[in-house]
Amino acid sequence: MTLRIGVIGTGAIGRDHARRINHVLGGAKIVALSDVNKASAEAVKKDIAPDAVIYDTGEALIAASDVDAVLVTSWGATHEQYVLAAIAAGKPCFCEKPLATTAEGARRIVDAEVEHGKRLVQVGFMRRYDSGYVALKQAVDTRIGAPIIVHAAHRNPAVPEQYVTPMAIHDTLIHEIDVFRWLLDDDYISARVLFPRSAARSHAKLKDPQIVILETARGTIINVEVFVNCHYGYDIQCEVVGEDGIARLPEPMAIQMRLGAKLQNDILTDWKDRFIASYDVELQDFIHAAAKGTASGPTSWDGYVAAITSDACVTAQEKEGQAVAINLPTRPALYN
Ligand code: NAI
Ligand code: NAD
Ligand code: ISE
Repeated sequence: MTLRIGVIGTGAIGRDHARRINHVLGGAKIVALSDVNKASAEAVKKDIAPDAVIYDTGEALIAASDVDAVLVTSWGATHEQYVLAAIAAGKPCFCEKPLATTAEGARRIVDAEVEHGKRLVQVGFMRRYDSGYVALKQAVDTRIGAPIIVHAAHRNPAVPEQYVTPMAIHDTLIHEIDVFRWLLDDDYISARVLFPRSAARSHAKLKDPQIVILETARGTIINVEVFVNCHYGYDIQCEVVGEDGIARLPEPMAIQMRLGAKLQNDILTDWKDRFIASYDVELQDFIHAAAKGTASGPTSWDGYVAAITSDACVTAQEKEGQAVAINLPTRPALYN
């Protein structure tokens, strides 16, 4: 069976996911596209999915009888309405992070899926599929003893003027928020944020870099530097200090060169390249599960917990230096 997929939001990542579905992965085909900017959907049809039908709205795409499953890759603030519509239609849905821009919105999705009685939603937390993080998790689970401290960094070379201080949490740190829950098999109890002086390359509405400190229920302390104007590259770092040893996330493969009297490796500059293989694996997983009418991978519950945690981190930005408590509701049985 070929799974017939519709994509809502054909910008940077919607286009890239459409490309991997039609040209890289097996078992699925893009049959429908929708974007508020119709020219963007038309360009993806022309370049990647010539047989796709373009719909005026995401709702019309979800309702189309030949669409079996939906990818939501529009701007974060629009995700909730499309995911709820997909659940109401009983169609599997892959939603890019964030699942919703508020915890209340993510809760509405959890409640709708629980009422439906079966998983339909996968959230685009692709790091869980990254071979480096998978190897790191194995070391944390079996080699280095109980984890005590995590040192991490999420660095982007530059961001546009529209990127403001809370986006360092909602848009960027959200990947660490999800992946460390999974890596440590633990939940957060508090968040703190510290601001060093802002880098000269930042702008008036963005405090950059920031340091976020998360504490888990088992007492692990995680410190993450988020630096989105670091200039030199796209760089994701993570080191876990355990009772018996230390495990570090591997660097992406790069040719080592002896050149110009220097020993050197190139550093990537684009998130699309850094996690290219993980996006492939996460979407192949989505295709397999959706062909059976369900979903696997990161759940709506994971998206909801990430939203609660990111709201607490934004409050912690506003109360610089103070710990903000994170309280999670009881997890519904569907997600156990
Ligand atoms: P983008 O701005 O390049 O693309 C978004 C597209 O959605 C645009 O073409 C826009 O016209 C369209 N759009 C917006 N509202 C819409 C609506 N209501 N209906 C239909 N189309 C709509 O943004 P980008 O970078 O592709 O990000 C999209 C989503 O993907 C975001 O949620 C972002 O957080 C997520 N993302 C995830 C990444 C990851 O590593 N997992 C990396 C980059 C983005
Ligand atoms: P983008 O701005 O390049 O693309 C967004 C597209 O969505 C645009 O084409 C826009 O016109 C369209 N759009 C917006 N609202 C829409 C709506 N209501 N209906 C239909 N189309 C709509 O953004 P992007 O960088 O592709 O990011 C999109 C999403 O992907 C965001 O949620 C972002 O957080 C996420 N993202 C995830 C990763 C990741 O590593 N997982 C990386 C980048 C982006
Ligand atoms: C972007 O939306 C992503 O998800 C990238 O992975 C992240 O590094 C970047 O900061 C976000 O803006």
